Amino acid sequence: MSNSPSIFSRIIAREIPADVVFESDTLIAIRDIAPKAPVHILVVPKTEEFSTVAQLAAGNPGLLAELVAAAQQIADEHCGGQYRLIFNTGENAGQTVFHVHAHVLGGTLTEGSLG
Ligand code: DGP
Repeated sequence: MSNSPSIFSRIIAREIPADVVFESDTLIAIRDIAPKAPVHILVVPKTEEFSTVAQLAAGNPGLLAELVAAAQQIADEHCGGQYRLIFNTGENAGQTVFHVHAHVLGGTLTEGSLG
């Protein structure tokens, strides 16, 4: 884990602007800066102690369940409840931010839209 705050922690602290679509005591959801689908929203735990979904599941399964429920609620509001929920794990899988986050992808998806 890095010692400096992640990009998402800086967004949570309002040091960097973002289009926030949902926020609770434990989670924030923002529109992805480089959308890969008509609806592309990131759901991010406010804690940055977990880098990957497996670490989150092992360390705080209740928070993972909250994240999934928030993703469903966001998808209900933004894309009729139909969506892909993606967690990239590792650089070779395209993970660039090592502060766990889920991608909610919705709208009409095309081949290759996952980037
Ligand atoms: P991943 O590749 O799974 O680590 O996803 C990181 C995502 O975060 C990527 O789709 C781009 C997005 N992202 C990176 N920096 C920013 C930012 O400053 N603002 C927003 N809204 N999204 C960002």
